[in-house]
Amino acid sequence: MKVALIGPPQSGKSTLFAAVAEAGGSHVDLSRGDQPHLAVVKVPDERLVWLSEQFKPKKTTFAELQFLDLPGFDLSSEAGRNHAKTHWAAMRQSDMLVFVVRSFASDQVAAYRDRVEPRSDVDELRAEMLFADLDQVTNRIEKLEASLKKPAPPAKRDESLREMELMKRLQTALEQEQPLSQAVTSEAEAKLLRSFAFLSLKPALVVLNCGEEELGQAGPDELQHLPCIRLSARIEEEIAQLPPAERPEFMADLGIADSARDRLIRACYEHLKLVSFLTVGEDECRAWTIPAGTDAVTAAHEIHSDIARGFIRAETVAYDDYRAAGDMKGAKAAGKVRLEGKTYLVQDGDIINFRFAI
Ligand SMILES: Nc1nc2c(ncn2[C@@H]2O[C@H](COP(=O)(O)OP(=O)(O)O)[C@@H](O)[C@H]2O)c(=O)[nH]1
Ligand SMILES: [Mg+2]
Repeated sequence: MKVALIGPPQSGKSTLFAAVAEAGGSHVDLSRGDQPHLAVVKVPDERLVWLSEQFKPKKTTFAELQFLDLPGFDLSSEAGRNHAKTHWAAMRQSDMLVFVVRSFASDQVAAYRDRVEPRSDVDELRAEMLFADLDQVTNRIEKLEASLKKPAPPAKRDESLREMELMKRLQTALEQEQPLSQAVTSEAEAKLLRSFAFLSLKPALVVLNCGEEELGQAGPDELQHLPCIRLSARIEEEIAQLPPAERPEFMADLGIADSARDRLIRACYEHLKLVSFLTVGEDECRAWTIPAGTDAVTAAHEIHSDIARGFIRAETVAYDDYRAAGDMKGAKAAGKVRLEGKTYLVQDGDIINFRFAI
């Protein structure tokens, strides 16, 4: 799963990207500011940390997300617009978009369009995305119209007519400046539209890159109907560069309760509708990523196809119950360990031991 950081030039995308990537131990080279950068990031998970302390396994494996840092989009000129478009394929191939917009004041950093207006920055980018989607929808409608004029088997014709109806509805929504995420209502429709990779259909959130002095103040949880996280990219980057042991003191000095980096990664994970189930043991403690609503046998397949094929039962305990009981023995004694079948819908934080035979 890939998350793209997008926004106007100089909004703090690369600074945030470095903070997100470096805290996990990756080294990032940002020397080519006009190039996209990609990093694999561990999804912070306190449950896995605690379980690892109990089991002391040889290996602890966190869930992962990919982050993509794209060059800034300067939409104020024709040349800038055209340049931005060269990066749109990368956006389409991403699963989620994070709008990074500037809210910090600085004499040193030139402000995009000579203004610090995060709301307008989000609006401008959003409008451009709606345009791109509208283009695609209009093209598709023209193609469908052409194909409907030709003879075709009735089933094929019905399918085209249904798609036409849907595309017309999307067209109306986009013309009214409504993102497709609001216009597409069912999972079936979303599936049908997947191959178009519409930009305004992707999960999105806003990062408001604040000045240090703003951090203590209350801010909006939403910006232009998108969930909003406030942070200072620069401070997150400073935190990331410290050895982990020194981070809490530095953060306490600044009055920051938790790392915004962790909050951001977890928020992305949640907006992608991903959940983790956990496996434990002396060899490895691990968080496995599955889409919310995955059944037990599909989750088993995530580990190994043999486990899915020979599935007998999923021995399952919720993390909170396990933690309250202290260990597996305690959890069993408290009646918290369940034997679930293939169709059980795995919950976030389930600790699972799959029983299987092949
Ligand atoms: N004062 C301040 N400057 C920042 C902050 N975040 C980024 N900058 C500066 O803004 C400039 C552009 O940042 P960069 O991350 O390269 O922006 P990008 O173009 O969006 O990738 C750099 O000089 C950063 O040091 C911040 O939170 N506060
Ligand atoms: Mg950059």
